[in-house]
Amino acid sequence: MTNGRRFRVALVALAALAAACNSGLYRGQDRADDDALLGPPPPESFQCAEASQTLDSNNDKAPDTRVHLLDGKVQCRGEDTDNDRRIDTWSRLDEKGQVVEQATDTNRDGALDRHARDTNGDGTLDLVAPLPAHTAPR
Ligand SMILES: [Ca+2]
Ligand SMILES: [Ca+2]
Ligand SMILES: [Ca+2]
Repeated sequence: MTNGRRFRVALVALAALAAACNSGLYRGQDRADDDALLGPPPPESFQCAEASQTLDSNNDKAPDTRVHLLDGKVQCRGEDTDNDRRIDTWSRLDEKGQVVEQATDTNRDGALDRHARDTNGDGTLDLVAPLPAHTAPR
C-alpha cells in the first residue's frame, strides 16, 4: 500500500515537472497578447525597433495591430486589415507619424509581396513595386 502511494506521488511530481518543461518550451505559442496576432514580421529594410506591442484598434477584443516603438513613437505598424488574425500590411512611419513605406501581403499567403514608398514626402505612397520573394519571409 505504502509503495503504491509513493509511486503515485512520484508520478504526480513527474507530471508537474513535464508540464513545467512544456510551458517553458512552448511559451512563445501561448502568449495571448503576442501570438494571437500572426503573420509576417516587418521587412528587415524597415529596421524596426525590437520592442513591439499589440493593440486592438477596433475594440473587438482581438488584437489587430502590432506597433514597434522608437523613443515612444510608433516607428513600424503592422495591421491585420481583413481580420483573419494575421498581419497583412506593414508600414514604416517617420517622426511626424506619416507613413513613408509600406509592405503588403496582397495574396494573403503569409509573405509580403508588394512594396510602396512615398518618394517625395507628400503623404501619398507613389512608388509601388513587387517585393522580391527572397526578401519576404517564406
Ligand atoms: Ca481588433
Ligand atoms: Ca489579415
Ligand atoms: Ca503574399
